[in-house]
Parts: sequence; structure tokens; C-alpha cells
Amino acid sequence: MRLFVALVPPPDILDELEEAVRPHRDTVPELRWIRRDLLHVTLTFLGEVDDRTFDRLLPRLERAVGRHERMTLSLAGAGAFPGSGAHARVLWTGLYGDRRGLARLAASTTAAGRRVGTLPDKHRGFRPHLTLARSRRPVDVRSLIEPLAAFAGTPWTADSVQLMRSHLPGRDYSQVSYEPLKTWSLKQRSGGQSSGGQSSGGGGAGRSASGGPHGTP
Ligand code: 2AM
Repeated sequence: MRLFVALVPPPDILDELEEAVRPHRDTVPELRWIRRDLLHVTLTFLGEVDDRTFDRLLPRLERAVGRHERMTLSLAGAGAFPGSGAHARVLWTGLYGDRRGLARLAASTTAAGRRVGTLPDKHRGFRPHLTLARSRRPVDVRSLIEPLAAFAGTPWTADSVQLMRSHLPGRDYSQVSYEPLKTWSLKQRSGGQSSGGQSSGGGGAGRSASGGPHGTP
């Protein structure tokens, strides 16, 4: 089965995002916009995992997630992979707030995967983003990045992480769909000091400490 570890923003945050994106959806016809029910932040892509590996993976992922605290995040701005967007295949919105906490969480879930040998390709560095749209061919999305740069979503508290199975289109599924297999809770924030580093300041908006919406993901 094809698996990844994800963080899914709550519905009101996705509503806000959809509203910001809606006026721009037809700007670049080659872009295929991600369906609302598929929007997520990938923490770790695990790739194809067999049943035996799956059984070894689950407790490790559970422990990895359980070591981290809830974090305040927000969606903002836009960017592209690769580069500046002149020849993009992916259009994304960025994540702000407790980006360090998010990166630590992703490093833990990635390490859990690596320990059981699941990582399918060389680990790319974690660049926190939520994919909005993709294109089969490289396409110029700079005309979209510009207006979306002004988007700054409301902060939310990420309190859980999901293990997702992706079903690709084929015999059983007519289109890509994601099946949440497990949901693990992040720890309650301990108040003052967070474990292992800085938190976003105990529930504040969490955008100032790690930069505004115009950085790189
Ligand atoms: P992204 O859209 O967040 O960039 C589920 O397929 C998710 O895993 C995708 O949304 C994608 O993340 C990520 N993904 C897919 N294939 C990948 C690969 N070969 N290497 C790393 N991440 C991948």
C-alpha cells in the first residue's frame, strides 16, 4: 500500500483558502487543482509499504508523533516547485507559525519510516507547504503567485497527525483518493517551555517568530 504521513488543516481553514484561491483558478488552464478532500501537508512520504513493514512502522510512527506538542500554524502566500514558478509543476501555499516544531515533527516521522526501510527515494529536505495545484508539463505560474502572495490565513492549532493511504486511479478507484488509516494526537502544550526547543509562544498567532508569508517554504 502507498502511504504518507500528513497534517490536514481544519475545514474552516480550508474554506478560507478556497475562497482566496477561487478567483484565480482559471488563470493558468494547464493547472489541475487539488480537490478539497485531498488538501494536506505532507510530513513524510513513505511510498509502497508491505504488510510486514506496516506492522513495524505503526508503533514507531505512533511514538514519533506522541513526542511532539500541538503547534500553531497558518497558511499564507504562494510559491512553486521548482524555482520561481516560470517552469512550475507544483503551486503551493506556505506554512507559517511554529515551522520549527513542524520540521521537528516531520523529521521524527521520517526517521520512523527510515528505520523500517520505507523511504522510496533519497530524502528531499522538508519544505513545509500545502500543494494547491499541479501541472503535467512545466508551466508559468508567476501570474498566480503574485496575487496569492497577499493571502494570509487564520492561525489554527494542529493537534493531530494522520497516516494516509493513497489509492491511485485504476481498477478500484476512478480518481485519486486518500484513506486515513490512523490518527495520532500531538501532546498538549506544557505551557512555559516546550520540549526540545521553542514553541510558538503558548498559543499566540505564531506567525511572527518564524517569519511572515513571503519566505521560502
Ligand atoms: P506534496 O503534494 O505535499 O508535495 C501523497 O502522494 C503526497 O506525498 C503528495 O501530496 C506529495 O506531497 C508526496 N509525494 C508524492 N510522491 C512523492 C515522492 N516520490 N517523494 C516525496 N514525496 C512525494
